[in-house]
Amino acid sequence: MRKFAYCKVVLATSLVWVMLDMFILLYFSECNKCDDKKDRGLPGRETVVQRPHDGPGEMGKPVVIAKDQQERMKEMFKINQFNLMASEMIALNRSLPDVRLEGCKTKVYLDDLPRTSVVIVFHNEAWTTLLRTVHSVIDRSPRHLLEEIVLVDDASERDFLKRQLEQYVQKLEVPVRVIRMEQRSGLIRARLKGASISTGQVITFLDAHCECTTGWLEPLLARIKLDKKTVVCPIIDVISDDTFEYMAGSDMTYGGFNWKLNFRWYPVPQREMDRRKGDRTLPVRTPTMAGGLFSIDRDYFQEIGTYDAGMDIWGGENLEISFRIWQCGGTLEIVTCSHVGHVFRKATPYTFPGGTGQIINKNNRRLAEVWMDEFKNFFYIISPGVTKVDYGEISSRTSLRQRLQCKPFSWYLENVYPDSQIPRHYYSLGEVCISLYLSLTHTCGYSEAVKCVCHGLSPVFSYTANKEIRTDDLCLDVSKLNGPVMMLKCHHLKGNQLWEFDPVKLSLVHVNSNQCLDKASEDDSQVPSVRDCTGSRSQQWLLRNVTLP
Ligand code: UD2
Ligand code: MN
Repeated sequence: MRKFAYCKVVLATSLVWVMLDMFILLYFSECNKCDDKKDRGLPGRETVVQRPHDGPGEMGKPVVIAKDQQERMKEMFKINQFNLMASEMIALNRSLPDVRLEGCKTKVYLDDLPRTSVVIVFHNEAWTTLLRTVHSVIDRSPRHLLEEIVLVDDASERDFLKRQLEQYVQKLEVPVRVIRMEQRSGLIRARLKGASISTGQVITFLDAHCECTTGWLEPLLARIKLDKKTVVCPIIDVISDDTFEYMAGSDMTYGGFNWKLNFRWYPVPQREMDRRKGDRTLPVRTPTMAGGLFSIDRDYFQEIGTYDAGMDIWGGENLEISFRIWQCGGTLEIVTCSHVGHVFRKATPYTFPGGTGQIINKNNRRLAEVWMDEFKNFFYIISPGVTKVDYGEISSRTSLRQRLQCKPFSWYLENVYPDSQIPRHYYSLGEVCISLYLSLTHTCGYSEAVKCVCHGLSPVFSYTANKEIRTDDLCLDVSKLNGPVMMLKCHHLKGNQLWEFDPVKLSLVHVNSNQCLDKASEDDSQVPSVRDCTGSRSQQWLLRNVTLP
């Protein structure tokens, strides 16, 4: 009898639980559809409870939007320049695949790694992407390694990022602090503020639309424990801005930059594979970082001069800290066992007070003036007008460079980034590097000549010590006898991109074919080609500022 009563209680309790579960499920799936009552980007759920295993976006799968929702989806896309509707359908604690190399999954790390504060700056971020970043940090970091999360609001104008955010994060099991910039300051000064109030021995910066995966933190902290002058980045996986699909990033690319000082991914060169004896689970030494996701020892961050607080809003700070780390005695790595996803966008969603170009040029000029020595000319020559931009006072940064006795940029190119798009050694860099040698009888006017030679591409070339004729990451290339010249990705293998300049004959000999660069082409198009060398006027070239050894 007693036993029977007991059973009834158990039965009733489980029934209540099942009903509660069903209610939660129903409530939330309902709520995904009824987003009208939400301020855009608002929470779909108050706290994270149950997550259906086959819910939208689980295991990093792409979200499919129903046909009749697509108009609305497009409207919502404009708010953050990513698919906000998809993001709102995905649980704030969605599951992700373990994308690590097999060799990473079995690595064991010390227990007494330094603790980290995670600093996330944001301006008008969507609720779901911001909170998904926070939840992924909490869920996938060993609790004893996570000191706190610091959210720095860079003067957002959205209501839900005010009190509602503060209340939400109070309920989380890790201390999360929200601090506010008094006025729009840009990500650089916002990060400085976040770093200054944080307390962990390590500072980890993340963008506000990231997702950390299993085991992301330990390998980063382990490198810093080994050497506090090592600054580390995870592999940045791609979260699709269209579908929020999670796609593993490659461990075979690393950070570089081009003449315009844009950060770019390039293949990890053979020398770096050799240095690691082919073990892809070992960290890659990278010339630059993308900027948003990295960990650094707090004292070392101070020691090397944090960030250039004279930089505004966005841009330039990633190359600045990269050059500074390397030139001033540190090491910058991509830790291939650590994966963090990031929503890469095609356009920026926010305003740049003063104009996008103006701000980025200013930041880049500060970077070039302080760190790049004479190599800044590659930037200036390819970005006309940039030298007119006012870049403010830089004396505190140049004296920092002196105080730390940082090495010259040529050292960086030689030792850290020999495969750089900026050649360490070059014979010529000119406004118009190859211009036709014009005789009085020549019909082709100066500007016309430039056009014919450059084939509509940038008229700025450098003739490098490797005997490439290049503009940025493109090299003058010919692939067949009498063929036209093309601008192709430089491959550093000489081959069809090897040119010998003869300063007496003024000829440019394409070594592979033993033919000469000729203004004329077979089909009378404006594209120059290679022809048998005749010494004719149409094969005489002038290199600007040429200094041959
Ligand atoms: C990349 C970096 C980014 C930064 C930038 C260059 C990655 C994945 N991202 O661009 O971290 O280094 O290059 O500067 O490497 N934000 C503010 N205030 C502003 C503008 C932006 O707080 O005035 C926040 C923004 O909400 C975001 C972060 O700064 O959390 C980075 O901005 P982004 O996502 O627009 O930059 P992204 O990823 O295009
Ligand atoms: Mn970002």
